[in-house]
Amino acid sequence: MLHTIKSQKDTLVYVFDTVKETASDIKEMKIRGAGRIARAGASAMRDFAENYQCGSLEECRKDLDTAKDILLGSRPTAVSLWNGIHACIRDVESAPSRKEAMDSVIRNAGSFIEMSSNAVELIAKIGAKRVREGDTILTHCNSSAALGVIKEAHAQGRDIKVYATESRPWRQGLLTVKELSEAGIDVTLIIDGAVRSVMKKVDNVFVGADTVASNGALVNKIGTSQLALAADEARVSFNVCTETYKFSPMTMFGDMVTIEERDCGEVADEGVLPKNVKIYNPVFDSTPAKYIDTIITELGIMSPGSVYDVMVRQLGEGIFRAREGK
Ligand code: RUB
Repeated sequence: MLHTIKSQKDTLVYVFDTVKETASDIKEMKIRGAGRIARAGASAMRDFAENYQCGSLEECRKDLDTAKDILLGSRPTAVSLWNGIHACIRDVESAPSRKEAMDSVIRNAGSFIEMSSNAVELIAKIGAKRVREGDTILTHCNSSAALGVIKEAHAQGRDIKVYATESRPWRQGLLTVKELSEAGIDVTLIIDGAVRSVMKKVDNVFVGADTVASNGALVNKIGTSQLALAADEARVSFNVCTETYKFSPMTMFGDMVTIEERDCGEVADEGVLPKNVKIYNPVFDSTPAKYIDTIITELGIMSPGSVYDVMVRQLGEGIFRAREGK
């Protein structure tokens, strides 16, 4: 749906509605998962650029900035969204005309979406080599990167079993068990509290990432750190499956990752609890690097200690922009 507004001279048609709809779908978790929200954000920026019909270069830069802020305001934790959107607009500042600015957004968004989808496939191929015949795997929440690894190992003929956590309160584990069972994999749903209890039967943990900090710490769905601690105690390998655009450049310069807190109603319906009971609903947590055995990326398998170097190499001169949070 087009949103039409008047400028000083002409009637200008700005397409903010797609951007707002995408932001709202991300906020309400109709689109969820760090990779998917990044691709949805890039796709909304591309739609915006394709439909932006008039205005000066200066106006177009301002409107792109507004579109960026609307999308980034949807969910705060996954740096994938920030990196995806900044990849789209990185050439806008140097573009000599409105057309070239918008063309660069369209081009960069397309490249980001393609790179992002290819990365998930590469991670699956690389990570599957870490799955042995007869392995029992534990996964948490619903990560396309982690599930890609598990499904690829199965597709390559390895006989595996999977435990998948329910992942309260949104119960993304139900999506996971559906996806794995449809792929023909032997999968068992467990409640989150059963993680330590099943860990003694597990050979390998595979989880996804919303953000990886420069010190190698992982930010992922709440409860991930419990899996890591239980895996450490049981000497089970703990593996993070992540595209490198989930590495956070801002953490190199001291920024902390914002942990999203969501509505209390997601935990208990209104009126169920006594009035004086409070609810705290953080939806991500941080797992220190020391609990992580491998980080499986599209560039290969690395240790948490390599994250900083990879970020420096990938950012190149953009490192100074990252320092300014741009
Ligand atoms: C999803 C979640 C996933 C990561 C990685 O949380 O924590 O593990 O986002 O997913 P939510 P992917 O459901 O709150 O978005 O590998 O698909 O990018």
